[in-house]
Amino acid sequence: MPSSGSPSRPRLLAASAGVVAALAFLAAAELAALVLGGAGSPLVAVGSAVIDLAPAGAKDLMVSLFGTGDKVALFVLMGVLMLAVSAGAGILERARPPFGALVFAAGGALSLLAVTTRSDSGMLDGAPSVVGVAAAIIVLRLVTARLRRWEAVAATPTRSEAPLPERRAFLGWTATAGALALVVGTGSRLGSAAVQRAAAVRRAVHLPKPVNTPPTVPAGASLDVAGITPYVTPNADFYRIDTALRVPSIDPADWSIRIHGAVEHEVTLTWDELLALPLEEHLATLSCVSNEVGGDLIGNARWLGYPIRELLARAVPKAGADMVLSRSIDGFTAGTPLDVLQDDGTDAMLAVGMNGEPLPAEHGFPVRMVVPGLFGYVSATKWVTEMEVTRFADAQGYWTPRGWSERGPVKLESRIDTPASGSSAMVGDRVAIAGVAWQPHTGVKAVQVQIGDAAWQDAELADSVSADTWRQWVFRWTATAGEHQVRVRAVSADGEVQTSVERPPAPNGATGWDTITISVR
Ligand SMILES: Nc1nc2c(c(=O)[nH]1)N[C@H]1C(S)=C(S)[C@@H](COP(=O)(O)O)O[C@H]1N2
Ligand SMILES: [Mo]
Repeated sequence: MPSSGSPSRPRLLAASAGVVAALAFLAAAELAALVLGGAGSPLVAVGSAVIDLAPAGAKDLMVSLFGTGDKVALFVLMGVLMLAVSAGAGILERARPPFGALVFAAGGALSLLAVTTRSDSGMLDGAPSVVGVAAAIIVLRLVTARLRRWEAVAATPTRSEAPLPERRAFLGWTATAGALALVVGTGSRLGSAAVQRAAAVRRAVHLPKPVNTPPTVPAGASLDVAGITPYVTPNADFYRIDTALRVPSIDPADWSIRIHGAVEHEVTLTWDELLALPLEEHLATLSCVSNEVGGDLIGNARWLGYPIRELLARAVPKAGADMVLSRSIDGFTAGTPLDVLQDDGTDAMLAVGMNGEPLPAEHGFPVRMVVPGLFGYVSATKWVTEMEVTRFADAQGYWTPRGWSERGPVKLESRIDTPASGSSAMVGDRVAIAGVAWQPHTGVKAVQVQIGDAAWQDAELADSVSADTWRQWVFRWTATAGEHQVRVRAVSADGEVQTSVERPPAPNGATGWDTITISVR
């Protein structure tokens, strides 16, 4: 006979442990799906699989029973089924561990199958199912273990009459896990649904053609060297730097930009108004102030957009203004010199397109700024919704009070892409030492390479496409015996030679020569 204070309905409690584990599965999976940009939600995939697999008769029945609510009904049905199975798994886990956990593993395998066999599934789509099963099994085992401990202690004859701490432990764990799963799961589901809707909106965007002759990239801009950075960076490979924990998702229909502050006329522009303007396409290399010497926080793209100088001309900045504080929907700000944005010779743009596509969400969809010659942190505001004309004396961009310079012109730099540092070669090998060099808006006129202590030698340069973009270079070297240090430096179109002085990225950009070692035997 169980003594008083023992769980009166242990099977019901075990069942609730199973249900809480199922909630943990859904919550963890949805959170993982959200982190992965909305990919691989088991809820969506399993639901879709059921729809695809259901016989026509069942579908007709659902539609005739529930009409346009058929999908909601399907989810409710799936929920009830899942509730029953997970309750059963909880009971099984109490009686015959680890068979309850195995039921969850089997459910996870089904979910994995549903997710990865969808036609649009990608590499990481299986991850939410795996994460979900792991969370479910951990919760199931933790909670069931506490239930068993409670039962064991309650069964000992010597215990006192006071409420059992084991009872509190079980109920506490169950309630906490359940509540946490509900909150995390609901939040994540709402979030990933929003992400997916935003992706669909982006796919539906049709960008106009540029009114200028779009830049063509001549064959001579790209050297035939294995391992060299391509002249144009594909969107998927473009570095991403921002403070956004979650990529803002903006429906262009709701987007507008306001140019205000020290202006004669406040200007507001909607998405449709922006797209109706004569847009231009320009190539520009964008880089991050945090880029180390030899680092890869830099990319080059074709940007489609509208010149910011035209918008400022409409707004008419007042005398004394010298800065434009652009603001993102997420609160990030950048302070850009007004004269740079007004300059006829600088293609500062309110960009909507990147390499022939709408901006990817993580690169600022629907609209961002791009200003050739300035580091991103003072110019390249993504998800931009506001431009305030002001003064450096009155306002600061996001990074300035955090120890970065108020102004951020890009520095003259060069990088060795190939060979990798520490690689080896045989005496007499022809080694292509190659990479890219840049000083956007100024341009690069020479690149030089130094092997060990030998004299600097000119590298071969790819054709220059524009001063706003980087330039490939190669030095074809016949390897000589020894352990060699190889350095590169660039010479700007202005005749400046890249400095050897080594500086860290803070406060306004790293300097120094990229150096590798090659051992030749
Ligand atoms: N909204 C927003 N825009 C931003 C940032 C940010 O944190 N938030 N970071 C800036 C920085 S520091 C850089 S280097 C560039 C990077 O742009 P990318 O991610 O498209 O390469 O975006 C700029 N624009
Ligand atoms: Mo940056």
